[in-house]
Amino acid sequence: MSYKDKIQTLRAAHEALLTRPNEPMAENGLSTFDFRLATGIYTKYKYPILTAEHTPLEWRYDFNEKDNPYLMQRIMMNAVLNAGAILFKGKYTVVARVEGADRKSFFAVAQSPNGIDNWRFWPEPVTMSDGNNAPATNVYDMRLTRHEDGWIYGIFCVERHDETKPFDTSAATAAAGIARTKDLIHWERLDDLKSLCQQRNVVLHPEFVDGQYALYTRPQDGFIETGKGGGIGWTLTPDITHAEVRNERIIFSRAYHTVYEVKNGEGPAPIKTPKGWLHLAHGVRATASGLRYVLYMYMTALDDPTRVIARPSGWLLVPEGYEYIGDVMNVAFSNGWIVEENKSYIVNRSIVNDKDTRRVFIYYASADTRLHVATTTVDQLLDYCLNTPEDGLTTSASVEKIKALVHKNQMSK
Ligand code: M1P
Repeated sequence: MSYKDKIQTLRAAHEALLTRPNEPMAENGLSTFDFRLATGIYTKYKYPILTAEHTPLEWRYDFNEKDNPYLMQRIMMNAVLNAGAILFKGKYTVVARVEGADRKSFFAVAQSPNGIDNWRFWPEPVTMSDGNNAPATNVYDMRLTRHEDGWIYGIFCVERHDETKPFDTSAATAAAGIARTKDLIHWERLDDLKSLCQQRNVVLHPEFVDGQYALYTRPQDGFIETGKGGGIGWTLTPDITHAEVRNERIIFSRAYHTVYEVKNGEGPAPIKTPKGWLHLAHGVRATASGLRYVLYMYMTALDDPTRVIARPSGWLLVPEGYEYIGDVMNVAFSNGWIVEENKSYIVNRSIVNDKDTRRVFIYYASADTRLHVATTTVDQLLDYCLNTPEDGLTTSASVEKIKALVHKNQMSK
């Protein structure tokens, strides 16, 4: 096969992958082999939406025959995972974490016409300057917030070597990097969030609260362990260009024998609904085979995003089937979701209908390896949050909940 033909074959295979239609798992009844019965809460899809294989060929191959006679990959990609998400100029858009074979993560924009398939990366990865901050070794997990101040903000984890431990090549620190943009191409890097402890999973609330920028935080004692950091925190800061954690307080605590016993962290920025703010988060527990990361939800009051009003028990979404397997086993993680606009539904920023049928696209990664979508509606998520019983924190409380449901079903026969 000639060099030209080899390139053509490669391009055709890549194009076939990018344009492959995605298929919903059965909504009622059995899903694809090895997946659970449908939950009724959301629909998962057969194929991941973005993988290392989806990255542009130009990022990986030198197409000059003289310089690359074997048509080898010169720069290999390892994974596409944890993505911030936003509806941008009518297109479903993610700012994904792409990880190269060299373990460095970077951000890259990809778009789809329908949020489910035909995802395509923009030609070049995002250039993220360090601004006035110390140079970062690694950046990842951007949360996107379209703020009412008119900017799109990206808050992400900035990892640096811990210089207090010069001989420990694994010692790292985590801080929250902040950047803003209008076009997802040019990013203005602001000062990192000033905090007395390390921070990861920091998210900007989309509205001002008491005239200030509001941040969900996740204080942690070390790079991995949250230690005394009790869960998802909250802080207000007057100036986002020099953001600082002051009077941080925990709004969603970790708790013994829950799915968020070891750690938790806010996912994407919350969705506003007439009944309150919908929050998606991840919870971590320890098992004999390592940490297990699952997604869970909670709701806070419309007039006070820090007051928890619904706390459905357990997980919403877990890795299933092949989703378990990858670089970091048993991980489901999300930092992006998109809620469709429904113009008839929201008039002058107030809600006019009873049912919120806006579709929600949950972008989640499995095993720190690939990115997926699950679709649902705001109404379904509200129903889930408001009607799933809370965790009673003991076996007997769980049994009583099941018995109450059994009796209810017997009564309605
Ligand atoms: O490996 C699982 C996840 O671990 C971290 O999340 P957390 O800070 O809650 O432990 C992050 O590094 C995340 O990127 C990763 O998916």
